Amino acid sequence: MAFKSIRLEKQVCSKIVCKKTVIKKTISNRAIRRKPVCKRVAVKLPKIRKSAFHAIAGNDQSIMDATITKVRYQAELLDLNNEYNASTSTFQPKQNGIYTLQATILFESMTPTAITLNLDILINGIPRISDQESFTTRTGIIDASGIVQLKTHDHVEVFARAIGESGDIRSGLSSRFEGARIS
Ligand SMILES: [Ca+2]
Repeated sequence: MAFKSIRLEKQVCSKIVCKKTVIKKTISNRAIRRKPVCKRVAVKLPKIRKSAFHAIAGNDQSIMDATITKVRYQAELLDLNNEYNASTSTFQPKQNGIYTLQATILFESMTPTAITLNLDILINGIPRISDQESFTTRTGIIDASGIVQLKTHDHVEVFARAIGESGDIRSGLSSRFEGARIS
């Protein structure tokens, strides 16, 4: 079988993911064409939406001595999946998963009295992440952080208690409540 002509042509697919050279040969008046080597690459977007929130105390808040008080973080700075309710200072995830959570308050007492401060992150009313600090200066910062498993619509809130004297949670960046889904 004699070769009458050999003709090479190059074709490049437009998709970056499938750039390949296609060789077309003509042998003995009969065209032999290779099938296109391009394949559609199906990219599946993750069904899980990103989840992260960040809020700070927008106003000073008084805490009475030895009284468990819900901490208010009214100023919402981030809420990717619309899961944080600033009016109730409550985070309610829309997805099951593993979350990292952190709560912080800047506390200021009336006088330089010995204060023991408790800070708890509660899930459905049960303390799950806690910290305790003692200080004798008028101001102190306490933070409670950890990783927990949450279910859809769990209620995540922050409570504080000062033992020794009444005082105020100061507004601003030092009093914040934040979290994100990590898995
Ligand atoms: Ca929100």
